[in-house]
Amino acid sequence: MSSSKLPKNIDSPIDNHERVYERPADFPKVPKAARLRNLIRSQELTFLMEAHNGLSARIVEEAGFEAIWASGLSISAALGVRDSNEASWTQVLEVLEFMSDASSIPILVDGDTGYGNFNNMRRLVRKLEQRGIGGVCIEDKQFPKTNSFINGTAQPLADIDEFCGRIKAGKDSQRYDEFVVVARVEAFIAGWGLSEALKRAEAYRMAGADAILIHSAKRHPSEILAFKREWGDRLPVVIVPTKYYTTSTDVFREFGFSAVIWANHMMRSCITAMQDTAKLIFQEQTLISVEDRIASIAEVFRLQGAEELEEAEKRYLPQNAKVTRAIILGAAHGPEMGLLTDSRPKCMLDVAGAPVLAHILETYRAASVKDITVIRGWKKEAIDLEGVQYCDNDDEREPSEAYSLFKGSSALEGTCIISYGDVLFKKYIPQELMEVDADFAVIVDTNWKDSRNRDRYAEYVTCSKPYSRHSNNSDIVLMKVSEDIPPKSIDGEWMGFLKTSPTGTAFLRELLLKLCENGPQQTPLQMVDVLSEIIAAGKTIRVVYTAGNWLDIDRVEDVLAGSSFR
Ligand code: SPV
Ligand code: MG
Repeated sequence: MSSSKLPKNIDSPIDNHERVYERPADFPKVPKAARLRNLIRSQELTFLMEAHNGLSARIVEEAGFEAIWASGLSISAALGVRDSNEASWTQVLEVLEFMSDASSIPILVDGDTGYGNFNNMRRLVRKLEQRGIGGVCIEDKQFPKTNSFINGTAQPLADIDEFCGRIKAGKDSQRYDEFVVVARVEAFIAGWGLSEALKRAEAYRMAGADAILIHSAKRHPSEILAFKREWGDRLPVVIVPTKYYTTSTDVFREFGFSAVIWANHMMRSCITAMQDTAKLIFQEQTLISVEDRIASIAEVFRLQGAEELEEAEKRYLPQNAKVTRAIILGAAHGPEMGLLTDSRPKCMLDVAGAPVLAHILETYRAASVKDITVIRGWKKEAIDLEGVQYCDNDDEREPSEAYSLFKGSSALEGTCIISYGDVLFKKYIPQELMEVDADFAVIVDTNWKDSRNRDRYAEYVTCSKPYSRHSNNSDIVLMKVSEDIPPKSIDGEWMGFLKTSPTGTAFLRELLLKLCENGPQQTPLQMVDVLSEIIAAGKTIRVVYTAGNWLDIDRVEDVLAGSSFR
């Protein structure tokens, strides 16, 4: 061991990412390099499967392989370039980082020639260790290399001493003992014989290599078997049977090889699959034939670990941002609108070219409230907007708001904002409500005198304190809500929004059950009655004061006013 290496008790950066990312409880604790070393040294034949990006690395692991071959040929092919060092080594390093993050089994990197001389090799080894790579294999050729199966005999081999320098430099610069350096002998590829191969392997062993990769481009395994017979067990021997693939794996076992690399089969299978798919879609100009032959989108999400992210969101995202759902009371007929609401509910009245409800949905969505339930009643079939859930109050009498909400109890879960289907508003209103940390909260308009001047129906409130420009108004609670409050006691107008926390929502569900389980009542219960019941039950309803910026569509003039409101 070189003195430049750190003592063992210092945390290895080899598995840096294993600490950075959330890992399953059964994630192996042994560093990847140590596992690779053990696999290569073990008496059992090990199989390394090629991968060329994060996705293929994950698939290789899921198939059951214990180690990955990060193939230079496959990575360059996937990048759309030749296996001739056209991709820079740092570009390859980027790919390796994704592969390492996406898998928990060790990776042996095809380091080509080490990307230069001994000095490049030193830096390569350090960078690989930092990315949690288990080991590197370098071949005794010169930079830039050419793939061994392209005119191999024309390829010059590296000078033995110079290549030994690369091995030594790599071994000396690794910070941890476990990192594996495999020396790849290309003598057979270059047309040299067994003695040259043995001479080189021995020199590389002496230089500190942990294993020898003996490569051959023959269709039969004669070269590698002859090598192994002579070499014995001086160091573990790794093979790549791409060309002599018909040889039984038992032969490799019998000869005592350490590891077999299936070097490019993930990349080649992708090519076939992609060619077929592209051809079919091009010819048929439809996806119909292809859909059932390819991985589902759900499978893509599974491989990406989407589920883990959902779990993490539950742990790390603020509650409010997680699931605020809106429940919109859209059952009202609105007979005061005359003919306009004969065949549709009030919430479907057209304002500026779209139904009131469409504007409301857009505003909620702009405030990131995406889970929306609309409670329908009058002419429910006229409500046909997409992307929302519907609950129905089928009671034929002019519906009670409380009863409508009761019919939407299935949507009363978690954090909710309940509001009316005939109130236009700006997105800051739900946004402000979402920020309030209280079981119940309402928005109150301090411009209440405007509505009195206009002589329209309004639900007034008395609060624990009037709005004050000089305080932050953060501790104000609702005392009373009614249309009959003497002007001197009015602090504002309730805008029809009630926000409930998960606890508040659960309470509200129970309350509605109590109030409505016997069906609609003689005197229909409205939302103001629900608020009064919450107060009567001793619960606190927080008040958020605002001024204007909403429109209650109560009269025909309001429909016109709605156009300018937007
Ligand atoms: C690779 O997979 O890139 C290899 C093996 O180096 S071979 O293509 O056979 O040279
Ligand atoms: Mg290669």
